[in-house]
Amino acid sequence: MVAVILFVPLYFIQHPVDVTVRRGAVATFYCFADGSPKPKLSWRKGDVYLTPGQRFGRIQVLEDGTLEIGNVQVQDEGVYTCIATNNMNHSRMSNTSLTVMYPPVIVNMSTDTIATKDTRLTLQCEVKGNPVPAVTWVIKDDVQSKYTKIMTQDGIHYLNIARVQNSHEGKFICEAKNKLGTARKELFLNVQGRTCRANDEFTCHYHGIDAHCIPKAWVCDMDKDCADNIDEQNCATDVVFHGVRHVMVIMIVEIIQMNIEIHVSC
Ligand SMILES: [Ca+2]
Repeated sequence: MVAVILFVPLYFIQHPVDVTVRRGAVATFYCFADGSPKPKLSWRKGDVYLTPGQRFGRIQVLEDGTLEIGNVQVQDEGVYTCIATNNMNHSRMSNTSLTVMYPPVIVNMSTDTIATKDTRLTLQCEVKGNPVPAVTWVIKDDVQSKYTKIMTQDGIHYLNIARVQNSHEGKFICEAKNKLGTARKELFLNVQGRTCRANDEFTCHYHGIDAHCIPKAWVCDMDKDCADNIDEQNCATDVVFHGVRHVMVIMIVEIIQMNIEIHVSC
């Protein structure tokens, strides 16, 4: 009797297809192969190699060779490779990729800024998100003049002000939107070299000569808002003084109460 071993080169019944999911969802990749001898499936991403029944964190390969990624995160994006191997050391591979959709995130932005009048200024806002967010700078109407220009390069959105004017002082908000959400972040621009309004502003000194303006409410608020810190310089003693005086008042009240009690008990 002669045994006939039928050899069928391994082949993919189903190649995995690219998957796009929202962050937090489950991504599933199907991959099936056949041949004789029967192939076994495994998956690889970078240095991680998983066979059916194995798990690596949120990534697992089911017994039938299906790859499942739970609670998908942005760092899961990339290429995943389905590998079919038989016991004759033949193998075939099929690549697929995972794309993760997520709302905008402002990853980097200029901080509160002091700019000198009539100088050039560039503010920047770096945004990530998928789909690619639309980014705008929300600024005061009178700032949207010929002196301002918005441009984008390598995912960073720049607001260029050719000549800083008094009217530029105020909040600048970077706003990024895609269909999954909106991100906003703001900064405050102080224009140095203008005369502060006496009724609601405090004058800071900068390098000893120039000045910029801050709201009076920022004086003695425990935050350094002036470059030379004069907005917080004469506050500490007041606080201590008031604190000491407060303690003294309590002590006097307690002594009076004790005297009354002694007098009553006598
Ligand atoms: Ca302050």
